[in-house]
Amino acid sequence: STRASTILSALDIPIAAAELPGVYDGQWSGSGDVLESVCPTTGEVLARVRSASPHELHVALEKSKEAYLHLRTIPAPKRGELLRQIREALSAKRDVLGALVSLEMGKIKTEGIGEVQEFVDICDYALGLSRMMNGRVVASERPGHTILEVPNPIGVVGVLTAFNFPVAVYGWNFSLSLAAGNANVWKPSPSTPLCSIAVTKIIAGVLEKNGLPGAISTLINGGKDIGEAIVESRDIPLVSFTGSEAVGRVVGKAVQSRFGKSILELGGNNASIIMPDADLSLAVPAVFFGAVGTAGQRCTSTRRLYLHRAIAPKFLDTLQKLYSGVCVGDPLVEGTLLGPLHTSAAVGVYSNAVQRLRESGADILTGGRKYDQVALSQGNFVQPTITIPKTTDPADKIWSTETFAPILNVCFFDELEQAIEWNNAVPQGLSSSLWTRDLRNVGKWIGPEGSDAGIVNVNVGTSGAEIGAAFGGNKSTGWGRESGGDAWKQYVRWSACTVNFSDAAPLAQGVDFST
Ligand code: UN1
Repeated sequence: STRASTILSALDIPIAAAELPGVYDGQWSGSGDVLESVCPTTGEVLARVRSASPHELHVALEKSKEAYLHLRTIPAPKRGELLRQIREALSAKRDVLGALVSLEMGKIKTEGIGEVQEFVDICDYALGLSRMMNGRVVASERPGHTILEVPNPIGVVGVLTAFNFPVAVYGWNFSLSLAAGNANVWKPSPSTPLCSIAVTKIIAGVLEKNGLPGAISTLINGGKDIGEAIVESRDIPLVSFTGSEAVGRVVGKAVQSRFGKSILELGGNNASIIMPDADLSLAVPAVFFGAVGTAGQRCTSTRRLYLHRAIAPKFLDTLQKLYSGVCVGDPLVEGTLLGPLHTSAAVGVYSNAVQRLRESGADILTGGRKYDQVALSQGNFVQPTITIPKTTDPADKIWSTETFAPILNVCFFDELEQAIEWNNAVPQGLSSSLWTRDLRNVGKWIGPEGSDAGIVNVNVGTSGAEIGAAFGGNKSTGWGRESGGDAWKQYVRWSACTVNFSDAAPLAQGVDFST
């Protein structure tokens, strides 16, 4: 379409080419299997992208290792200067790159742009960090000795990203990792190759301008085999993986079995709890955004809603009004709030989940079907759905599994303790949200008897975290953190260095080994 051509040419992606090279290690290549980028709104094939052949993969990994050897000699604040330039380059293309996210992934424009903004923000953060990645000086028990804790780069970092944040997830990892002095190998989701090419072009432009090896930010498009090769490579000491619990379990074990380190950002099954004293004029729209925003395709999307019985009817009534007025359609059109699911397979997952709910006697308050308007028939559009399942048992599949679609399951409680118990009773532990004005509830919620998720919000929805805080979860969501907080500490190797400045060499603990 002309719209796709306009977006792609503004991002320097050659549209006339029959097949685009999907591998970059300083040079563009790609002679492996073909990946198709399919527009989730229209079903149109946007591009065909060549993934890496086994040889290209090998070469790219070798070049990444070399790039690391060079990068580690560059002082951290100079690496920060690179991040500043990348930030500027991304920011100059922010809106059109955001539009590409909408085109290829399907999220609405403001969210596509917001995702690029997250990359810009984390570049700022990592630029600051490049002058603040401090170690410590520890008091030694021995005279004339001192102990330093020194952060050094770790090597080549593998970043395996998901379709739902096809730009930002790489950003969160790459920027911290680059500040720390590592080369990076990015394997994006096979269904969003264009976003990965556009981002890599922007980064590569900055690296080339600075006379630095492109393999500091290597791109390797590909499928399962490429992912496995990265996960199993002993040349990659740290693997950051975002995706499903099922794949994450395999990735975590494989990396562990070679004693590598991993960051796993897996499933979320996030709940909002609404207390009777909550400000409903804020809580209802927040739940609406959490459950319907991004068509329910954020790891942080709200999937479970626990309503205090006293406000439940009023809450549901207002929420249903928002659902019925939702503007569905082309994500690039101003005013659209609900775009398509990313793939037609996801529509099947949605339909099966609704079917299961129906069969189990759930009350479907709204939604539950594909949209049947002609205008939407080419895309993966499904109705956002609110249900009241018959069972409140958190062990039941309805409550315990993450369905990556806009389905919100609701149940009612009388005591906060009950809601917290349900909140914590699922395998996942990414995000959670409590709505109340009562300080006592807040204290309980954020304390030892409170939410066991990695993100524990108060009067803020489950999704839409800022980059300043550490992002990640507990339990089957995986381990490790991205973005802010202490996340950078995972991208370095820590050395404890005991230095003796004295003329004697005493042993610790007073051990006497004299002859
Ligand atoms: C994800 O869905 O993988 O907090 C990440 C949020 C976003 C990140 C979501 N900043 O919703």
